[in-house]
Amino acid sequence: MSDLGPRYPTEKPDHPYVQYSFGGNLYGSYNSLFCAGCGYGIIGHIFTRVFEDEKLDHKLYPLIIGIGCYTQIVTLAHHKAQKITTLHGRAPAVATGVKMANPILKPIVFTGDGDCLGIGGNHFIHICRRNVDCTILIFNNSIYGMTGGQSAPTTLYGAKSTTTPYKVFEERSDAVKLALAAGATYVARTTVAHPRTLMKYFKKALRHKGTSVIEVITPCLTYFGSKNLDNLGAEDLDIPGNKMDTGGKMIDWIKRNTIRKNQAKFMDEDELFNRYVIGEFRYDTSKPEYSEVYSKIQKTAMGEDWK
Ligand SMILES: Cc1ncc(C[n+]2csc(CCOP(=O)(O)OP(=O)(O)O)c2C)c(N)n1
Ligand code: SF4
Repeated sequence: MSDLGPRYPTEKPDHPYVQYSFGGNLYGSYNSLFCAGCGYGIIGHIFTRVFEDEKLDHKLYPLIIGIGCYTQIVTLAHHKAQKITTLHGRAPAVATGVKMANPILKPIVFTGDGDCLGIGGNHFIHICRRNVDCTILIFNNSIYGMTGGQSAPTTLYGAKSTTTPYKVFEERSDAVKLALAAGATYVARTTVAHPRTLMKYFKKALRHKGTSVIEVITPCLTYFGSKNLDNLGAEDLDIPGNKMDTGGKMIDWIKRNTIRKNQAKFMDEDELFNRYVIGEFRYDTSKPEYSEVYSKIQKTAMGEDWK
C-alpha cells in the first residue's frame, strides 16, 4: 500500500449489501479495480446481495474463479465468501474436484467467455456432461478484457477488436447451445441490465441439484465498447451508429440487443443475427447428479447394497 494511506475507511460497512472483502480490506480500499462502467461491479454486488438475502452459509458455497478481469471480484465479493482462483479455463475442473472431495459443498464457478469457451471449453463440456452439482456463471463481454481486448470465441460478427482491427468474420460460440448440447440441467441467459432476473436465476441455480449454467451478458466498454458502434451487425441497413464508450451506452445497447425467448420464437435467423436471446432454456431435475451416483458406486465397491 502506498504511503498516502488508505483511500477509504477499512472498517466493515454497516449495510450488508455494501461490497466488502478480505482482499479489499487488505488493500485498504472498497473501490473496485474494474474500469468505471464495467459490468463486473454489478455482478459482485448481486452475489453479495443474494447471499445476504437468502442467509446462505458461505462455507457451503466455495467460489471457484477463472482468470480474466472478473478475477478481481475477489476484492469486492462478500467478505465471507470462500474464494479459490484457478488456472485460466480450469475452474470447472477444480470445482469438480471440490465437489468430489466434499459432496456437501456446492461450488460456484465464475468464468469469462474467453476463459470458459476458449481455453477452458473442454472442461466446460465435461462438467456439464457429468451433471456435477455446481453453479456456473459465464460472464460474456464479447472480448478478452484482461489481456488487452483480443477477440474471443464469443465476439460478435463484424466487431472490431485489437486482433481484428477490420472485423471479426468468424461465427461466434453460443454458451447456451453448448451447455444444452453438453447436458447441463439448468441453463439460462440474462444480462447485467436485467439485475432482478439475474438474481432470480442465480437463486434458482443455487437450489438446483446438478450443473446450472447462467450466461450473463456484461459490458466491457474499454475494449469492446470503445472500438464498436451500437449498430453492430446492422451497419448494412444504414442505421447510424454511436460509439459505446461509456457504461451507460453499453447498458442501453445490451438492452436493445437482447430478445426474450418468447419473442425469439417468432423471429427468423436473420432477425436474431448478432442478438442475445435471454430466458431459461432448460430446467431438468430428473438427471442424476454425478457425486451422488459416484457415492453409490463406492458403496457397491465396498460390497454394500444401495438399491
Ligand atoms: C494458460 C494461460 N493462457 C493465457 C493466459 C492469458 N489470459 C489471461 S486472462 C485471458 C482472457 C480472459 O478473457 P475472459 O475470460 O473473457 O475474461 P475478461 O478478461 O474479458 O473478463 C487470457 C488469454 C493465462 N493467464 N493463462
Ligand atoms: S477492461 Fe473491460 S472487462 Fe476489464 S475491467 Fe475494464 S471494462 Fe471491465
